[in-house]
Amino acid sequence: MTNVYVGIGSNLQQPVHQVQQAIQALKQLPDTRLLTHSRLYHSRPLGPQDQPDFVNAVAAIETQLTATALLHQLQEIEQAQGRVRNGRRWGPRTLDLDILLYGDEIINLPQLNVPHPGLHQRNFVLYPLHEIAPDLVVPGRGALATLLAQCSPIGLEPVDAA
Ligand code: ROI
Repeated sequence: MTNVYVGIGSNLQQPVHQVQQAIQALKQLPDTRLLTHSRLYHSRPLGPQDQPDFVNAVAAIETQLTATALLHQLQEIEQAQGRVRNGRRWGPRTLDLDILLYGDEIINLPQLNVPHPGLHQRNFVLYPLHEIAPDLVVPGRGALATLLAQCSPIGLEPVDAA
């Protein structure tokens, strides 16, 4: 069994619903258990600004799947929720599921890099991750709490903030 953190993002087709549906889909994965998930956050887009705000969250799962088998399962969830690859780099998307951390492994394959290359500087990953795993150490990057302290929360708001 390996503990894995999955980043979830959407900025099209009712993003809150997309993220909630993705969390439900993670519960259905073979040989996998959903442990917990963060709150949902609205976040300003990283990349081109002429696209809607994102909704982001992070889920913790425990799985017997290999990293590549899990990647394929996540891609199937993306497809099932109508993801269309529109070709635009850093453009809008219906659903994005990223393997952020796979145990304490460092994985560099053509189709998969873990820890996720942007993880250590993206507030929409670090804050929800810290919410569910405050003591985490990111392989090759150090303590999550230290990364968080160096990352501005500007543009990030919990979905239900009054
Ligand atoms: N920006 C935010 N705020 N959240 C994301 O999940 C996200 N995902 C992306 C790009 C387009 C880089 N920007 C993002 O893939």
